Amino acid sequence: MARHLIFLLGDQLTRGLSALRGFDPARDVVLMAEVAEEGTYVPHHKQKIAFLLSAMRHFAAELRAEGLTVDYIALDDPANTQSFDTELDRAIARHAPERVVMTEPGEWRVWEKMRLWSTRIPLEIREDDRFFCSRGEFAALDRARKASRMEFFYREMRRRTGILMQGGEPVGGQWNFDPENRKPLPKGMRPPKRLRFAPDAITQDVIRLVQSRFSDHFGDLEPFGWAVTRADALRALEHFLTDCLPSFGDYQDAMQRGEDFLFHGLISPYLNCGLLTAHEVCAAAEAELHAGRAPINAVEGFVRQILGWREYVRGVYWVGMPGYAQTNPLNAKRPLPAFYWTGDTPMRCVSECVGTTRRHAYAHHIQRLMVTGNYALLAGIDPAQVAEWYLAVYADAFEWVELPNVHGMVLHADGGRMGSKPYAASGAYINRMSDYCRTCTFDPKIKLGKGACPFNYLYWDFLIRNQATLARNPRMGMPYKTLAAMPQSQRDAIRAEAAAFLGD
Ligand code: FAD
Ligand code: DLZ
Ligand code: SF4
Repeated sequence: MARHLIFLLGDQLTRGLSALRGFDPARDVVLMAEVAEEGTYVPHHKQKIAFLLSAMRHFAAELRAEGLTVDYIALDDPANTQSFDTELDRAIARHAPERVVMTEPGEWRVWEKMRLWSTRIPLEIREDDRFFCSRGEFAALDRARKASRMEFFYREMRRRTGILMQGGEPVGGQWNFDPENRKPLPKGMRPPKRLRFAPDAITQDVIRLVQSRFSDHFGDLEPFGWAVTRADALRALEHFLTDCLPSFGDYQDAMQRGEDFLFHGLISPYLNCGLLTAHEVCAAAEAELHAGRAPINAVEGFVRQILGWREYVRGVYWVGMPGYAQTNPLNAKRPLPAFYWTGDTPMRCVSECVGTTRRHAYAHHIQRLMVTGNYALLAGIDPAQVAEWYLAVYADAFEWVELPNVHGMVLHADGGRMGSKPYAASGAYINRMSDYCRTCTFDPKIKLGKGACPFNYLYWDFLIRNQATLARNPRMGMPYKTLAAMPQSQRDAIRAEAAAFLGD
């Protein structure tokens, strides 16, 4: 008979996790379960499943090496019932614990399961204090209207944590260095070769397992180069800090064919499954600034993503769920095009971003936002289908972080909670920030007719279609002024060309 059964989920691979505190090796047992249900509730990218299962196995091995008892259920264990509900039941029958201890989960879906479990077993749910801002603190800030916009929230977090602060003022004299962070990659500049990790025997086993069980899922399984242990994730962080952080700010928004990673961190899968913590990553970046090894625009830009955006989207998710996922004010209902899975489209930018996603279960922020996201917004694709795609295809995707980015930031389907205006853009933006257009069959400078970039007429079609909702938005004044000056014949031509392209 055990005292505590500590049920650890696949995104809770942190030694300091609240559920592991006070662990008594003589009386407590850790439960970890690989279950098909978690791999298939959306069809996750094969590399994402392999990454998580391998990281779980390595974490379990480290706990055991420390002397903790870990009851680990492998996916191919013949007795595995393949769901959290039934695996927890079986483990309770094996260990007869006085209570089950867990850290709050990342996703509403699992939170609902846990609330059900707590009606039939003694279940202690501890706060997930790997975040700077707890769910309760965010809700309080929201009530006090200090979280209505990310920028207010971020400044409040800087003040509360003292990160990048000096004498109550922001280091460098500004809160935000964004205007310096919008450079395309200069011709001939080669980003550093990225540190990837060769699969060890455990990862190779998992790769074989994923190949046999999830072969119909999207994405390349190999080459597999993600870190699956904390030690390697720390190496990946160190490599980013030394080789990439100094240029991170300048080229944060750039996109380049053949350069899948540029100067980005490649750390979101590690942060989100717990191999790295947000606190240590922000502290390490700040130390680079103080040591004079990275400039303020890079360090502030990077810290804002984690202390600002990452914390903000989590807060928005938990304050808004479950209703947050249901809204659709722009009435978008087109099905997700097949090319999101195949990359088979003459739009070079889209095929490049889907290709990166297929190869690595990764694409950087601007690819997700301004290419695949922008297309989904302009074409009016059903928000639920878009959200499911993003949740499936990225190794870092868990609903708490994916949904506000997709439903809110990209699709404006939350009515403006995440962003005061939609990030709609024509081909000119993609052309400025990337080299994709150079090898595209379309021309970003042609607005309509033969060779016109679809993003150009889809952009205006989007504004015309949603005029009743968006024209009221003061931040949309400029484009709607331009639209008002457009002859009706041009509007009609835009609508007709968009309809023909979208197959209406
Ligand atoms: P870097 O560019 O190096 O940034 C550093 C870190 O900042 C990231 O690791 C991440 O932890 C954090 N970060 C940056 N932007 C955001 C953001 N908008 N929201 C939350 N954290 C952020 N990020 C996820 O972790 N999971 C997702 O499922 C996810 N889905 C997204 C969907 C869309 C449509 C968009 C536009 C963005 C999404 N993001 C998501 C945010 C961002 O694209 C990724 O965090 C980033 O690309 C991860 O790569 P990186 O580690 O190289 O990031
Ligand atoms: C994403 C994922 C996958 C693919 N598989 C598992 C698994 O087999 N076992 C597990 O504990 N967790 C897995 N996860 C992560 C969970 O989906 C995640 O922990 C919950 O959704 C809570 O955020
Ligand atoms: Fe994309 Fe248009 Fe440029 Fe082609 S021309 S790559 S479709 S933005």
